[in-house]
Amino acid sequence: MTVKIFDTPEVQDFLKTVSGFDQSGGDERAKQIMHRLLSDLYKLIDDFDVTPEEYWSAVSLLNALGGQTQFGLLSPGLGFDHYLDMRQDAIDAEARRVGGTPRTIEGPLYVAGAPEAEGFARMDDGRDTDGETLWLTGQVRDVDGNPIAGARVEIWHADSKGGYSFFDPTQSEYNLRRTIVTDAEGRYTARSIVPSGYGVPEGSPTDQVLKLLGRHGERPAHIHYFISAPGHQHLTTQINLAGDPYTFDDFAYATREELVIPANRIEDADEIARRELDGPFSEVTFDIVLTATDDPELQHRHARPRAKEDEQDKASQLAGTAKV
Ligand code: MBD
Ligand code: FE
Repeated sequence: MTVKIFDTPEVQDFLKTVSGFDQSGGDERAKQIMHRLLSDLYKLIDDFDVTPEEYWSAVSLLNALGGQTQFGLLSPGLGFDHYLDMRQDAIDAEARRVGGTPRTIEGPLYVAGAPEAEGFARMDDGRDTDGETLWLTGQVRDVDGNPIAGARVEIWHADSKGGYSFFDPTQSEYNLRRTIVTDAEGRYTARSIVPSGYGVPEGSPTDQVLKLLGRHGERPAHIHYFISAPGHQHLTTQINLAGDPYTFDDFAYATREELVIPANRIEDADEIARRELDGPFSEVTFDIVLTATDDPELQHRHARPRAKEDEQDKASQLAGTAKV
């Protein structure tokens, strides 16, 4: 087929009309962005001779994604979350906010309001007996190496089956989710369990898209962090446990070399006794360096719909999350 109509005045005028260019109301930036988006899609339909069957199957897939609030899950799979990080890295480099621990994506499975503790928290409820004990510790410092006392270290991760509390209703409330405030030496310590990797639900709309691309939906075992302290830039990051088959094959593209951390297996009886455990455990040390900033906006996480983030706005809470 050789039909090409995109460049005709009729189509070009139609795009302006559809984008509200002849209307006085609405939002100017929204109009500009919609015009570009629609133009790119109209052109794609023309260039690839997209058939009505293909178009309507795409509409159906989008409806399925929305119905299961999975745009927040497909988004990292299509690299948007990592792309936003790459842009933020470039913005930080230009502003010379450098030398800190690298950021990496938040993901769709954060839940606001986890219990807070000073210095130490136990994160697991003791019910996941398949999960080996994890001793997770580190120091928060500034770029000159000074410890930051009173920093807020928020940690969340999956259980031994790769499931996250709240999204997995079989887990107890806030299981594997805590905020730990660093002690006088800037240290935080958590007792938890070693997480497993996460896999996109089999047969879900997100899985269907990935399969079309010949890709998998697996993430390596990882642990999410938000770290903040007055006078410093808020950091969203994760560590990936070394040695997982997906450490360097993450469907969400969150792996960064500096964030791959080995878990040390400790079998020494004295060490086990010192931590009041009854068997071998894994220890992970993750120190965090925050860059300085006076800009109050940069000291907090950016706005995004998050589960339980804003009790006033329940309807949109889950918009950035995923039913999994
Ligand atoms: C996760 O646990 C996650 O961190 C991301 C980015 C996507 C899906 C599940
Ligand atoms: Fe995750």
